[in-house]
Amino acid sequence: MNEKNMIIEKFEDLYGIKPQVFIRCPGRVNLIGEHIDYHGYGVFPMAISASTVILAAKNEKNVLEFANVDPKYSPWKSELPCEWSGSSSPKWFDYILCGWKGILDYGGFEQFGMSFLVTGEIPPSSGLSSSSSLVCASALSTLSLLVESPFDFISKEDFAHLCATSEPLIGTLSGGMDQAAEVLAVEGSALKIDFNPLKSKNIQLPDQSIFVVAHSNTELNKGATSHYNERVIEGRIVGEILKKHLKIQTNKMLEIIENVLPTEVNKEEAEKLIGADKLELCLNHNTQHLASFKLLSRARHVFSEAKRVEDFEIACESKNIEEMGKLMNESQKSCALDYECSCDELDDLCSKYISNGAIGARLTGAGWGGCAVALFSSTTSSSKLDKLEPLFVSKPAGGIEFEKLT
Ligand code: ADP
Ligand code: NG1
Ligand code: MG
Repeated sequence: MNEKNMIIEKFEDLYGIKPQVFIRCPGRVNLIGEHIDYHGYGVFPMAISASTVILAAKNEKNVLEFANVDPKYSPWKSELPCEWSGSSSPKWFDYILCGWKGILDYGGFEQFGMSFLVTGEIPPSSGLSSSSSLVCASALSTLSLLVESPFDFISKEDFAHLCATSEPLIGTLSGGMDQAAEVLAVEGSALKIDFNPLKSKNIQLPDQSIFVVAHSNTELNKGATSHYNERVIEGRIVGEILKKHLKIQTNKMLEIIENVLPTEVNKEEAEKLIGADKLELCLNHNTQHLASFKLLSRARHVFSEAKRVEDFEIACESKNIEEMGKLMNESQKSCALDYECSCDELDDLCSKYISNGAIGARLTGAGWGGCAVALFSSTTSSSKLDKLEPLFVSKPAGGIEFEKLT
């Protein structure tokens, strides 16, 4: 029996009804452009073949019920109406509720009984965006139970945006890279994604390149700690200070910030700089406690990384893999030193790949653990790559897909 039939059988055993839809949503690896999507700067990810699958059906029991093939995620159930409106210490089912609520609110739909069975092969908390994969899969599962043709009802861009604005209900002040990559990807191409408005451009990776993803053997659940949100807040304070310099090009910004931004400020200094009311607005539930903010180094990362994404796109289009690798290495250095979102294990993993022939290597996703992505020349032998024990060699996968089963 193939994998799909096995999970269909599991669904029927569990709920005593037939699943109506089968949804698959990929994860993504970000090649470059880290921690800049939430400031509106372009990023360069690709979807990966590892994915999250949801089987879903309407039920007559008037309940929401979610189960997972992996026993470490306990089943969850709620009578309707379900009053859920977010979570500040997310459990696995909260990511599903983000997608569910996003769709109901968008379409003005009434709640209805639904049964979901989830299975996934994206290593969680590892920077390959298992969280958004689950959110997007849940949103499409809900929508496919409501309308005949989901992507006639809502464009893929609007759907990706809807998922991006729903995931923060679990408490991360995230940007829209992951949902866009996982929804808009086209098999065979990486994506250059721009925001406000959301736009994605399919980009062929040079034939001479191989991208390899490896795990650092550490993890961080971004919704469970304040690491991620702290960086977002520091960036928002920078944004308030820089407002008067708006419309200046990224490379000019790099000069300006050295003159106008303090290295670090305490709470009172931040209040003086941007106003107590603005600071209050910037902070959220898990950043209220912060006593100081690093500004200059965080801004230097954001503006230099935004420039590297532009340069990476040009290098990629001119098939200059040496330049692509150089930019990835600069990105890793900036993430480690200026943004402080790497960790010893990721630094060591990148160094190991570089000393074994990678042209470039960097953390991918939010960091503080999880995965790195390394660029090799296609002349590298597979036995050499195998010795480095990567998780997988990454080929650009397609985006989210659904199939009606009944
Ligand atoms: P990342 O998005 O980098 O993988 P996050 O910390 O943002 O990491 O999200 C990881 C969380 O997403 C997990 O702790 C879990 O709650 C949820 N999750 C991801 N994939 C699954 C899955 N297949 N089944 C259940 N929960 C999942
Ligand atoms: P991961 O590490 O996969 O959860 C997060 C954010 C992205 C982006 C990257 C850093 C979410 C949903 N995803 O990804 O928006 O900011 O970190 O570049 O929070
Ligand atoms: Mg995530």
